[in-house]
Amino acid sequence: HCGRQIWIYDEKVGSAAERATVEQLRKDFTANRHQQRHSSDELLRLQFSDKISKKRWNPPSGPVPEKLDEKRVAEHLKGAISFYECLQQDDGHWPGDYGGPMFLFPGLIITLYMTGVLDQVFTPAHKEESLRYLRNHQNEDGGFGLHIEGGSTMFGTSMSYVTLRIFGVSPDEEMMIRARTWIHSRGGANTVTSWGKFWLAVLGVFSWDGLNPLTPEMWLLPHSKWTGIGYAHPGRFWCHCRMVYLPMSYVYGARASCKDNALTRALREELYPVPYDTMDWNGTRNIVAKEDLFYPHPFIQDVLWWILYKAENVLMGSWLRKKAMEEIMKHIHYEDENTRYIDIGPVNKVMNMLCCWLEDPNSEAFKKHIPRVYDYLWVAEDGLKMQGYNGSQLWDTSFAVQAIAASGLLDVSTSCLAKAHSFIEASQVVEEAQQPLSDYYRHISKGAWPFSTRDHGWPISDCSSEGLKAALILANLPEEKVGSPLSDSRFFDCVNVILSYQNFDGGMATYENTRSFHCLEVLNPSETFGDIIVDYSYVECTSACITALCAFRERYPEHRSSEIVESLRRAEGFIRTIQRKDGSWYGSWAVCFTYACWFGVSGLVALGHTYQNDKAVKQCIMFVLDKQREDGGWGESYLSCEKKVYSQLAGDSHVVNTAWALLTLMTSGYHKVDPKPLHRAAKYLILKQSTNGDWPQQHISGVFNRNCMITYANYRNIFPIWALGLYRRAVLLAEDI
Ligand code: LAN
Repeated sequence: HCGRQIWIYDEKVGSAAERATVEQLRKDFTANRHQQRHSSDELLRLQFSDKISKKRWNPPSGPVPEKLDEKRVAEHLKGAISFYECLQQDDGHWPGDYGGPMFLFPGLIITLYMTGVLDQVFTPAHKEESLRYLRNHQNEDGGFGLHIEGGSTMFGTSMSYVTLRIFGVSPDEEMMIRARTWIHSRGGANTVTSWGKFWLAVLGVFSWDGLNPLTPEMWLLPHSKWTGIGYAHPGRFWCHCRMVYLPMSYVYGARASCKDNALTRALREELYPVPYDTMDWNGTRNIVAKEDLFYPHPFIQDVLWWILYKAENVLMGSWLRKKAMEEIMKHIHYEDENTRYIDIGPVNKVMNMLCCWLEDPNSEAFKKHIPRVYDYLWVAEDGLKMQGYNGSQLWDTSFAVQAIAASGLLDVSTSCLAKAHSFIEASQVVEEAQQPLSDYYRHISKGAWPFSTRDHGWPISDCSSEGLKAALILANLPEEKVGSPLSDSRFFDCVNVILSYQNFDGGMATYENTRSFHCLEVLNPSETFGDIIVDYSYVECTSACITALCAFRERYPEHRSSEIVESLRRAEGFIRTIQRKDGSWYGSWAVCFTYACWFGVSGLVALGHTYQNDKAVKQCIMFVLDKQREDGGWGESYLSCEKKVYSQLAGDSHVVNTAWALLTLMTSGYHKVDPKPLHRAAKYLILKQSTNGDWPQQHISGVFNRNCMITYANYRNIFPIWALGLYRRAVLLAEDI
């Protein structure tokens, strides 16, 4: 269970003073919740307060000088690194809040409620913290967003509303009246997006006839490319999309709903403006509140869903349906077993659990799902939330190693890099998933690194690359300090995986290759998310693979060298073709242009291009420089992701964006041309540092599917350390980096 993160409630732990601190943190969050909508992971920090106070760092006295010198920066870095080291777990990883989305928790609660295990899985303490979370994240207008920083949506609001009701909150409470008013003034919960309709139908407060069909028979389509239709087989979808629609279509095929009871009857009245029995279900299929509509249906979907809707009359109860349902269950069990019941993500986790229960409420499979629910829960001062994954362990640890190593201040930390090293070793995926992989549409995994833990085990292109880079850096450091390097074969296996990720366009996608065409996006039925049907090549993934291959080649110049040269050439081509006219790159997995520019530039620089000798790099640097703000920092709003236009944050700059921008400038060599913007940025980071060495948690940094934001709690430590570390060496000490 290396890297496993779970919160256990133990009323005996902690002194009275610590309890009082916890209560104060909670109060402060609640009092301030409409201004700072993001929690700061202070409860985690509190767990390490002994270590932190022992290390007690004395920030350099006096104001930050106009001209920073190397010593001063080193002092701040020492504070930052020794603080961050305190947060490391004994197994070597850095834990952290990976919440943000608001639509995940309700699915879990509906599933636990329906399967009758809510009281078994959730102690009263869990419930109390869940309620705290929901209350804290209600918006001022009474609704709830898709994620903690977003404006209210019907999806967020109706899902949170039913969750609160399952927890026993009375419909007459003020917060519920406000939420209901929000829902009713937008036409009622029947205008929720398709995934919301699905969960309401599961709860038994929405008719299955009000959903566009989730035809299970799609799993029986021919898969072969030669059939043409094979390109639309779910086996070619992006794994997250495939893995969510898999159990969804099972539940749909089974028309499984909670038994009628007092709560469901009450909800049927509370959620809709018209009496439940008079609802025009067929008419609700394509109605979506405007607040939710990120990706409206093209007309072709209306036609397709209409045909399949009619086909349900024939398919329901047919032999074909039975076959399809069996096929689906086979894939569900495979996924459960190969991820040790964690599953690829939070959505299919709970749906698979529900399917196992539907198949057999007393099954081993269902029982095995239960302990793994805790892997997804996180507690912070804003309450208990469901995370977007079972954590970001490997990802954060690989970045942390690169950041700390970049500072060159290896004597500040003691055993930290050695511990991180053993975590990285322990999390590499050393075995393939169960064979035959192709029957389950799985890519190879042996040698890859996952995003979270080995138990989870799904391979990812850029996680493999960041893991590899971290492992290579550690292999080049003194063994007595960081432990012994991974064996050659471990490195070779990883390179094998990275090379296998290259797509026909030269780029790399996330978990698998691009298996079908972008035009399939017309079938995206989610309404809330963009670009989910196929796994596309991304600048982040591609650049991470480039830099990893380049780092690998330095240590092993002979190994598959011609293949690597060819792969790098094609990957470079891809990065160049997707650069935007204004010189920037659009980021798909964090906010946003500042993030992607760092990747774009790093990829090109690894291949020998610089600010001085390459037009594309120069153009990107001009773009980045143009966005620097008065205070010396950069601050990008999550609206950049949604609108695909650079959007400035209101108020202060953001330390994470500032660090990315600073890294981009230094990587390109711009500091040799004009270091002034870098001095200002470094000063901003230093001014923002807290007196204990930490940095404040500002706006949310991560994103997926264009529209949903996700927290990366470790970024506020990792990236300022990395940026200041390189700044000290490259700019102040003029070292070659
Ligand atoms: C993640 C988290 C990690 C992330 C990076 C490695 C950072 C990225 O470079 C590639 C994509 C990846 C692996 C990624 C993809 C989408 C995920 C899995 C997530 C953002 C975490 C949660 C999200 C998942 C789709 C959430 C569930 C929601 C659905 C719409 C199914």
